[in-house]
Amino acid sequence: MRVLSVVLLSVGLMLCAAGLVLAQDGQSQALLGGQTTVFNDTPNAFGFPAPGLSREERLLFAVGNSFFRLNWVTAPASTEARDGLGPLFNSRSCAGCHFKDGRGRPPEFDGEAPTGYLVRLKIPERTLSGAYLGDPNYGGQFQTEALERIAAEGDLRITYVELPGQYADGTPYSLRQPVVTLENLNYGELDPEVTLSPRVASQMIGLGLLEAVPQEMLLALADPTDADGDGISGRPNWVWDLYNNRRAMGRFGWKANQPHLLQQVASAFSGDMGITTGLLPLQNCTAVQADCAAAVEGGTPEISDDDLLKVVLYTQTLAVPAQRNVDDPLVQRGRELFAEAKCSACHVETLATGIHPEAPTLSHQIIHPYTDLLLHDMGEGLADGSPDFEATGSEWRTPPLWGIGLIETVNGHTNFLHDGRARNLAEAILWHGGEGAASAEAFRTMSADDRAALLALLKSF
Ligand code: HEC
Ligand code: HEC
Ligand SMILES: [Ca+2]
Ligand SMILES: [Ca+2]
Ligand SMILES: [Ca+2]
Repeated sequence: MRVLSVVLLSVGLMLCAAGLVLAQDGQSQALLGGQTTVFNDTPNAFGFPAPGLSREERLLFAVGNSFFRLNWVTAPASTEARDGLGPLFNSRSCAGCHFKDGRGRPPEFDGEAPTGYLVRLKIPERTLSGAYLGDPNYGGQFQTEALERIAAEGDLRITYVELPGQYADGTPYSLRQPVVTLENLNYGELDPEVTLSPRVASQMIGLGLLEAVPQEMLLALADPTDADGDGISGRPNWVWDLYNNRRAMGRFGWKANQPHLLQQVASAFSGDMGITTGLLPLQNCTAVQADCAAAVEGGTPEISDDDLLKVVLYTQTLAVPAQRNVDDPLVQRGRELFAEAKCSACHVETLATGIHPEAPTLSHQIIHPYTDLLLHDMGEGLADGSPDFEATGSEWRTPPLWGIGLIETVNGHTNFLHDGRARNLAEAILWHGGEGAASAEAFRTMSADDRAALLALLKSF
């Protein structure tokens, strides 16, 4: 077996590109992150560095980790490396939303402060780079927190409409459709054409591996005109790469609107915490937010390039935990159903990484992320009506399923999908519409035993 996996590693790239993934035994399948997989299923499962990092990289990882976890403070402060919070922000730290490097969820009751949940704002007007403009008064993101003596943008309110349904065997279920409104607006009216895109914070594992999958391998999975007639298309999002100043394929975020982790992390510092970076040097204030613009800054930029890169390395190298219960017959039956119900058409089991220049240990790995990183039209039910570069209001990036079975252990909830509306994995599947409708219907019409098997597979990821 060892010899086979060596062969697989060396020719894996070619095999995967040709779609000829060899049947592997359970052990190598369980290595969701290839040789960089960790074996841990505790509440800390998402917090480990990828095995194989050099001593120096582990040190950078540790510093990146502390910047990710610690609260930023108002400028000026004696803790100069961590001042410059806000003036407008959603959270004081990355970990405030990505708690234990995991998943956020929507507020559960009126007045609960959001943790790992935010709303993006767009108006139907584009810049030359293809980005949609944010609201003229509130910008591209709605910040519900602010420094003392500065008004936050307002409050979020979420209510739900229950949509009852039934499995083919008569078992009832109910899906909750969120209705999001922005209230107590402190900076005037919202643009009449503004669209809201609520999103939860995703788990942080395996992101460097996804960054290192060669673009050609992903483009080979796209079928924009559904030439093969299976009802599933899939296309890349083309976004603007601010660092290299060019169009690039998007990979990160629920609509694949960020091309690489450097830009994703810099955008998080800017939009989520009000921290400027070399890449995004302006404070996140709109023209009507004079107090915001006048506030004391925490340096230019507020996080140095050096420290920013440590946080980027941290997000690149958080390891993927191994799959569990691979040999359980229920899980094995679930795997057959995952293929039969065409889940695997979008949640692609096997990809391979090319070279990752910043974290070489991530290079040349056979990985099982269960994503194609492409956009799919998921129908009206999931649509937010808010376009993002090439993504329409009903298109979403296939999210990776690795780690999905550990979110309950790590984060203490089972909220799934882009806005956390699904209260468990079954609801997440039942919401699939558009290109995913046939899969949802296959699940709805399964026997109770088969549904349990498919869910057991998901819980093993
Ligand atoms: C206010 C909550 C919040 C804070 C604070 C926050 N994030 Fe996020 N994060 C999110 C949300 C929501 C998404 C999904 C974004 C999207 O789809 O546009 C996300 C996505 C990401 C992703 C991409 C994950 C993927 O699978 O594509 C990375 C990487 C990330 N955040 C890193 C960070 C870092 C680093 C920080 C601190 C500098 C941070 N985040 C702070 C909410 C937050
Ligand atoms: C047409 C492509 C497609 C097919 C087919 C598909 N999915 Fe998905 N899946 C997606 C997309 C896109 C999302 C994200 C939708 C959203 O958040 O609004 C998603 C979300 C999910 C989620 C929630 C993930 C998370 O991180 O919250 C689960 C679980 C899931 N799918 C399982 C399945 C299963 C099981 C099947 C087969 C029965 C399936 N999917 C078929 C594209 C697909
Ligand atoms: Ca600031
Ligand atoms: Ca704003
Ligand atoms: Ca197709």
